[in-house]
Amino acid sequence: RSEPGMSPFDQYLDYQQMCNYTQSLQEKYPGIINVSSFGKSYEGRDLQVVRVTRCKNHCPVMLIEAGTHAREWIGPATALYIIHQLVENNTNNNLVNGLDWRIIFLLNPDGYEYSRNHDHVWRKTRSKQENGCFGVDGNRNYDIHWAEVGAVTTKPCSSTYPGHEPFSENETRALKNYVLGLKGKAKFYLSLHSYGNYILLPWGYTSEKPDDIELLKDLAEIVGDSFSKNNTYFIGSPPELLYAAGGSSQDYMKAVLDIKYSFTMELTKTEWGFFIPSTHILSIMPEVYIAISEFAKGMLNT
Ligand code: ING
Ligand code: ZN
Repeated sequence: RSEPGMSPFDQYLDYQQMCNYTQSLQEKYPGIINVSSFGKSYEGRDLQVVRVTRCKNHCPVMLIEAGTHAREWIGPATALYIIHQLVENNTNNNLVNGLDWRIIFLLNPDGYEYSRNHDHVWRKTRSKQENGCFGVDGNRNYDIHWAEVGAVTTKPCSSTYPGHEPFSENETRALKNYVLGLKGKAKFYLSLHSYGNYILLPWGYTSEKPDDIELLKDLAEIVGDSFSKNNTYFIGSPPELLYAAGGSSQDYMKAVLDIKYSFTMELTKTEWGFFIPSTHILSIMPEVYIAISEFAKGMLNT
């Protein structure tokens, strides 16, 4: 264990503990990891991005985001584990030398804390809306076929409320502005969600395909093959495998911000749903790290 008395991977940390953990890693390995704030949540929490790299110049940016949805706790836990592995695990140095990782381990800290402390099944942000309702679905709030499908603007209490306008939320706006600041360097985006064991491809809003879908699918298949036999991941677009939805981050990153390789992963099989006992976390994350290493190798080789 890196920190006595603090073992981030066999329990679900609160946001402060997560920030303390990334801070402690930065103090231990200042040459490889840098933690910074890229905005504030609705309730005023710092939104953190963790940069991990030993790149000298011009490495592709690997952008990973987790915790858009408050109740999907395994995503932020896994994102922290990826940070831990990249920083502490020396066998995969090429992933850190040749790539510029930016990991937003918890995009919706307000919702996450609300899910921990008040309502476990909470999904959205915590901003005040009409009719005494709270929160917007972060994965319906991007300006890409916004509110056209999979969300309605007339139901602010709905768990998939897309907001009264695109980018109504601090959190999604901050992420967009952060990526704009990367000026075309980002080549890969992965949004971590749960659950169902899916690697989701663009588009989320339509069953039409992007022109370069074969490249994305080939990579997703390599990643899918890296999982063990009893842990099959299903590959396809949201409309093919789940349902269609406009305003998602993966679609916005690809169509508007020009991040070629843009995916969503739904971590873990359906057996536990959103509430995976903390005793299982450690058996889940290593395979996801290997899978993400396969994404990363793909980016190194293109
Ligand atoms: N699933 C995603 C959701 O936002 C998704 C599925 C991803 C739909 C990308 C469209 C685009 O509904 C969960 N579990 O949140
Ligand atoms: Zn989700």
